[in-house]
Amino acid sequence: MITVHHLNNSRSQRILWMLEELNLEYKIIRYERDVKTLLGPESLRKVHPLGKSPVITDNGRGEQILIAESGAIIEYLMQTYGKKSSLITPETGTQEERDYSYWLHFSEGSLMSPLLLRLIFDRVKKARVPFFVKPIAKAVADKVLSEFVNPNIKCLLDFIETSLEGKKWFLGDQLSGADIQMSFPLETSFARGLIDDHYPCIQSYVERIHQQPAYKTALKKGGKYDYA
Ligand SMILES: N[C@@H](CCC(=O)N[C@@H](CS)C(=O)NCC(=O)O)C(=O)O
Repeated sequence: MITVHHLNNSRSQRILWMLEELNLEYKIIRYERDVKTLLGPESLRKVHPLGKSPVITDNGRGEQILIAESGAIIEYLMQTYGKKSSLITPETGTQEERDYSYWLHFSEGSLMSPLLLRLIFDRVKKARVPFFVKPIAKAVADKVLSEFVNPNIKCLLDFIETSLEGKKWFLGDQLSGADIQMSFPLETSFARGLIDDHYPCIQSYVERIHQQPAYKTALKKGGKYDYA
């Protein structure tokens, strides 16, 4: 049986989607973010030292396997259970496999960092600090955002938009684990108003994700998720 250590409003929602696409049975253990800090609870550290979600365990093959990192989880699920599914299993050594690997890594490796920086510096601007610090904190945050973070995000989104032109999914007509991995940063970007009318391909891509029956089932099972 596969168990998902699932934090509300988080990247682990996409693992539930993946499991639904693969038609697998699984159990969800739920964790709630702290309302103020948004951090996960201490109990997640008992699952994995970093205390992050998602983490899965799988004892389906006789031994207890634990996997953290959503990209690694998606790769594991695909390799172990994906062959007969409707998701693409790219042939080794093909361009399709290189594209699959690229988008699988791009999601956390390139796209999430500036999105996270944006979130952090937006919070710095709103932070409760002594009144004489506030204008300085705001000025520093605005400078980092305008000179580094926002241009980076624009460049990444422009690139994604071009890459999705004329395509249903990142690899073409068929859904893959790479799409599932890309869903979280694109959904959160959408929800935060970053995907405006300059990005029609990303807009319809995110809408398409939300129409997937397996996605909808995962959403029902996962509980509160603000990005769908
Ligand atoms: N690169 C990791 C990131 C994991 C991660 O940061 N998860 C967030 C949820 S979206 C988390 O657990 N946050 C709670 C915390 O940091 O306390 C992955 O993709 O699995």
